[in-house]
Amino acid sequence: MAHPLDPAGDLQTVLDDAGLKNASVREYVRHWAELTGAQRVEVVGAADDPRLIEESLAAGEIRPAGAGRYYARSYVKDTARSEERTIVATANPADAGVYNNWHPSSKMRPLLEERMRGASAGKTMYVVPYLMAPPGSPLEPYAVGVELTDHRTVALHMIRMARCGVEHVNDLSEPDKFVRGVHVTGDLENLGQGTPEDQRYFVTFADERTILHFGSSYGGNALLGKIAHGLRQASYDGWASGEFLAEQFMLIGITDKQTGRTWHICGGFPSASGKTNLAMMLAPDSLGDRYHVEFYGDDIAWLRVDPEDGKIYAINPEFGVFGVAKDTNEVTNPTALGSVARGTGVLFTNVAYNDNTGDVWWEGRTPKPPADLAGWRDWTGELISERSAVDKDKPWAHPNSRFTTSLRNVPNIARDFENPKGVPIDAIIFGGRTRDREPLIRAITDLAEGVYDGLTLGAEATFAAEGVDGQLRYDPMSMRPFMSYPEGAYAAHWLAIIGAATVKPIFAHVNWFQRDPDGGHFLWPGYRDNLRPLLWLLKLKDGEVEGRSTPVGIVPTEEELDLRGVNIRPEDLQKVLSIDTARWTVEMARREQHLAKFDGLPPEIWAAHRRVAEALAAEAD
Ligand code: OXD
Ligand code: MN
Repeated sequence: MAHPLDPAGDLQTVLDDAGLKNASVREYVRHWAELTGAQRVEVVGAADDPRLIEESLAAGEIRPAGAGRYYARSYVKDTARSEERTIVATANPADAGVYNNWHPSSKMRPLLEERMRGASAGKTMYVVPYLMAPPGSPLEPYAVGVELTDHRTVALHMIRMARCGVEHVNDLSEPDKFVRGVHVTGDLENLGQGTPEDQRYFVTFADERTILHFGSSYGGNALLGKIAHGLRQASYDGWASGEFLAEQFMLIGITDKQTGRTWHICGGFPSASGKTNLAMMLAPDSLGDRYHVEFYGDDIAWLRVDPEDGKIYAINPEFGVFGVAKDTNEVTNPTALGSVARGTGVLFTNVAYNDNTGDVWWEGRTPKPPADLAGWRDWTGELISERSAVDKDKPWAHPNSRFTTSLRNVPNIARDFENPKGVPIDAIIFGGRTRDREPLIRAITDLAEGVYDGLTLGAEATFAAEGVDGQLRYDPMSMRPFMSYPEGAYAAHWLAIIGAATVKPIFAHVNWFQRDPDGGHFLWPGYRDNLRPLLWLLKLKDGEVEGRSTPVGIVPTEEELDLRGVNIRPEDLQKVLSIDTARWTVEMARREQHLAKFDGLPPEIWAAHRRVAEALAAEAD
């Protein structure tokens, strides 16, 4: 239970009662409780979820959305991650990269402390000890953290997204080794979001393993275990220790039921490129008797070499899914719908909500919004029935509205998702939404070319600029918003980690989004059929098919793809399996400019770039 902090300070009793024994954690809590001026401190873990839910319902912070489902709205100007306000700070200027928005910690620390001082007055500070790994993982030493948050809904999200409880910090062999994450919401209505007076700061002090986020209670900014620790801090730790990679990757398993063999694939996709749908994919009906796809994770993977067998192993450090609701439906992602069913404890954020029925809706949930408008409010809380003529076609849900649910709720969660060792990786794939040039799949067997492919990953911008001249927004390995150290060192670290594996994964680039240049229709059906090119890749790795060599990798022949039950026009199939050399040549010049921005890129990466460019030039001759 929470205790008020009387002026004499009863904090020690609160921590004693909660069974929080780690003296370093206790001292950290004391420091920040004092600095933020929180009125009360409460230590929470997974077991507190039912009580926190009841309290949040009673306070009107969340609403019931059917049995065991909940709904919250965030402040209207606080609905997405803010990349411009996100900073990596360290003591060493050499840590500055192109994308990590580096600032010296000596400058950032006082700015954050100034904003956080006294900013939790009158509020409860929730202490959330957590673990970003399956318990017992060899990477556990990097996975321990304690988030302090002055927002109860954030604590509820953390409980869904990470393994939470004092047991994760009490018996550390190095009691001081945990990530310190402080989240202070601030006065959301007076922070100047998006203006020159913006007060928000989201800073990872990577060399101090401290994360200070001020000015948002939206998940991407406020769930510090997930993005700030799971990606920014962990990738820095993985580099500094030389032990592992932390990437914004999905992770799946594919089992051949006939042979009992299972493969694992992980990979990075820039936003709006179908990563969550792929991660939660089921086998298409026509292949369902033979193959089973299992879900491990949709957003983060940590990769290391196992010293015993020399293979790359991956874990999903998360415990839940923080998924985008928009366009999730029975066709695009039935397993996501299963994972937010009644009784799952799911928390919806910023979707549309019906006051009378507790139903929720988002664009793409059904082809048309509910016909009976009674009780429906949009994500801002306005009644749909009272919208003015000007507003009547505005979306009901925010495009970045979310569902937060635990991994256990995902119907096809892998049986061994808690295996501390993780799973051995057979293939690493990259894929960005691109309307031309990128074939359905091209496999890459050379390590440097695989890493080069990840570094030149990009997707077409999704909003106004969609498809302009096929220009990509480059997003190396889909880590652009989460980069914590310089890109040259990042590439070298990739070469070192994967290079140390004696059994190497195969790489591939995939694209489900190629369109017909005239009519604009998608050439490949996508969704569940995406399993087919992945099965081809695994066969290629196992030497069962050969594919066709091209300057940019190996592509399947039509005969090698299992297309039973697929509805695709022969000319479309031919197109998605061919290489447009002229278009690729244009892209190579852009890649050169993109890579030139990165200091200290390993020579192997430039050599890979030149090999591909020369092979394309030879083809064009
Ligand atoms: C993201 C997320 O912003 O996973 O990438 O929420
Ligand atoms: Mn993500």
